[in-house]
This record gives sequence, structure tokens and C-alpha cells, in this order.
Amino acid sequence: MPHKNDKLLLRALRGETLERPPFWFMRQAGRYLPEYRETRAQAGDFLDLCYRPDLAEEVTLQPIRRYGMDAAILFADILLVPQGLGQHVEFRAGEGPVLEPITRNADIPVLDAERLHETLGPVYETVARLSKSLPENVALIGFAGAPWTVATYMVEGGGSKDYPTIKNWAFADPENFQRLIDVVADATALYLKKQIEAGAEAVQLFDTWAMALPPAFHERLVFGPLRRIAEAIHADHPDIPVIGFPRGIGAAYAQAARIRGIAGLSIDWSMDPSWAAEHVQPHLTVQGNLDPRLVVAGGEVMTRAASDILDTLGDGPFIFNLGHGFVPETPPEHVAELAELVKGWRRG
Ligand code: 1CP
Repeated sequence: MPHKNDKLLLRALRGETLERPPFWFMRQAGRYLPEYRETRAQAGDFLDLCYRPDLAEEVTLQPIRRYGMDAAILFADILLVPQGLGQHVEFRAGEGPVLEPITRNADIPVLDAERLHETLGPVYETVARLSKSLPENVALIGFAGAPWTVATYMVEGGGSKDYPTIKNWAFADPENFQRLIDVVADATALYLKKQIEAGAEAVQLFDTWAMALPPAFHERLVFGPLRRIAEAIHADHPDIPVIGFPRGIGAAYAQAARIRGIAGLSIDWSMDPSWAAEHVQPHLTVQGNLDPRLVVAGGEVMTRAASDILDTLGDGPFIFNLGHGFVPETPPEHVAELAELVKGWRRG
């Protein structure tokens, strides 16, 4: 019987170069799959889907059944942590997330661990169910949003184009703003530790909006919080790999690669794979980075780009993935072709 630690994803995150890299896809569960849309309709509200362990388990497993990825990512959302901190969050059809915005120092939430775990308890149950129901070779990834990205939603009250309120707060009143980042970081560490205790074997932190910050602020608002969360996790779970995804930071990926305690770095689709092979891969495991729009297009333009990424990064520690999540209009048959291509690739 294969040992739990032999899973390809975990071997890659320990720095091994494999005959073929493990693969999974960001947003591999989601609206491009008809069976997801069916379960989603059954749940009604998007948040109800996140908080129903039986349905969240089902949508996590759906892409694995179809495509046989090497890892499943827990189905949940990054905006559950603000809820666990007591903030009002809802998802409106066609509009995305809407939060009661916090914009003043006096509104910075206080971390109440009991309330956090009570709110997020169903997520831990989803993880526990998955750790029993997943095929034995498939690794289970837990996740959360990184503090900066989660804070953008908490402060702007939803998605934003230019981040006017949070950037002014972060730049004009850095000390108080840091309190908000630290509260979110500490809540996130507690949340991820519970996911690990329930069976998550690796965790990823999504910093989707890291690209909104000038490089001089990366250390304080992106890299520092990532290090703080990784340290808190490793104090209790030293062997659990942490993957960072600071999206859109360009050449600063070379600094991110040197963050202590991070096993993997997910690079977005704007990065040249050969640059990442030179500046990122010597320090840790690279994950990425096919443009999800290439999977919408499919055919040769997709397979050529995927092969180039594999040929360029497959000679070192590597996890094949997208450079951001699948979009809803992705044809499922293009995903099948991509999965077969990765499964059939071998180091040359
Ligand atoms: O109606 C629906 O079905 C909603 C679509 C959807 C899905 C499938 C949302 C709403 N969230 C999710 C699940 C989800 N979100 C997962 C697990 C599924 C998987 O990856 O297979 C994960 C990891 C996330 C993470 C997430 N949520 C991020 C970071 C990653 C990224 O895509 O950049 C962000 C920014 C969110 C916020 C969010 N969730 C949903 C929406 C519409 C938004 C807002 C996005 C925006 O502001 O543009």
C-alpha cells in the first residue's frame, strides 16, 4: 500500500524533481463543470454550498473524478474568514461578494477564536470527510486568502478596480492598518491549523491582489504576513508545506522565493517560465503557470504553451497548474486534453 507521504504533490513540495510533475488547477471545481452548476443550484446560495460539508465535499471531488488530478483543493472561499471575524458577507447573483465595509480603526475586528471556529466548523468537517473519501494518491490542499487580499474585500466592501480606500489607509496610517493585517493573519493561521488537523496535507495562501501594491510595500503587507502565517503553522505542524501565490508581482517573485518557511511559490501567467526556472526554482518548488484563457481557446495554442512550461520547469521541483483560475466559459473537453498531456509528459 502506498505511503501517505509518497503522493506526487507532497514529494514535489519536498523539493524532489519527478519523472512527471504533479498537477492540479486553480478553480478546478466551479462553474465550467455542469455537475458543479447542478450541485450549486441544489445548495441555492453560494455560501450555503461552502457551509454544507456533504455538498462541498461533492464539488471538491467532481474534477478529480473527471480528470484525475494529483491534488484536490478544499471547496470553500477566501471570504469565510471575514465572516469568522464577525463581518457581514453575502454573495449576490451576478454581482459577486458584498461586505459591510470596515474603514475606521475603531472597526478593526478583535480575534475571537471561539467564534471563528464555530463559524468555520463546517469547513473543517468538509476537510475531514475529504481526507476519507479521496483516492489514496490524491493530496488534499487546504487554503485561505492572504491577509492583504482578504483585507481588500473587508475594506472596499467587495471587489474593487483601484483599491482607493484600502490603499489610502495602508499608506496614510500604516500602524493602525498593520493591526488589521495582523488580526487577519492570526485568524488565518488558526483557520489553516484546524484544516490541517482535519486532514489537509498542504496549504495555499491566495494573494490575488498583491499586484495592487508598489514593490516597497511587498515586505510589510505581502511577504511578512505570509511568513507570520507559515511560522504559526510550522510551530504546530512543521512538516506541512505552505504554497504562496502573490499574484502579479513580476520580478519580485525572486524575493518571494527567499521567504523562509515557504515550500512552493505559485507564479501567475504573466511570468516567463525560463525566468522562473532561473530566479525562483533554485530556492523552492515552482507551481504554474498556464494562462487560463489558453484553455478556453484549446487546441494547439494551448498544448504548445503547456508543453513549453513542462519542458522549461519540469527539470526541477515543479507542480503544473494554471497562472490563475479557470473561467466559467472553459470547455470541459479542453481540460481533459490538458490533463492527458500532463499525465503523458516525461522528463527528457
Ligand atoms: O456562483 C458561484 O458558483 C461562485 C463562483 C465561486 C467559486 C467556484 C466563488 C465566488 N468562489 C468559488 C470557490 C473558490 N474560491 C475556491 C475553491 C474552488 C477551487 O479552486 O477549485 C477557491 C480556492 C477560491 C478562492 C478565491 N475566492 C479567491 C482567490 C483565488 C482567485 O481566484 O483569485 C478570490 C479572490 C475569491 C473571492 C471570490 N469568490 C467568488 C467571487 C465571485 C469572488 C470575487 C472575485 C473578484 O473580486 O474578482
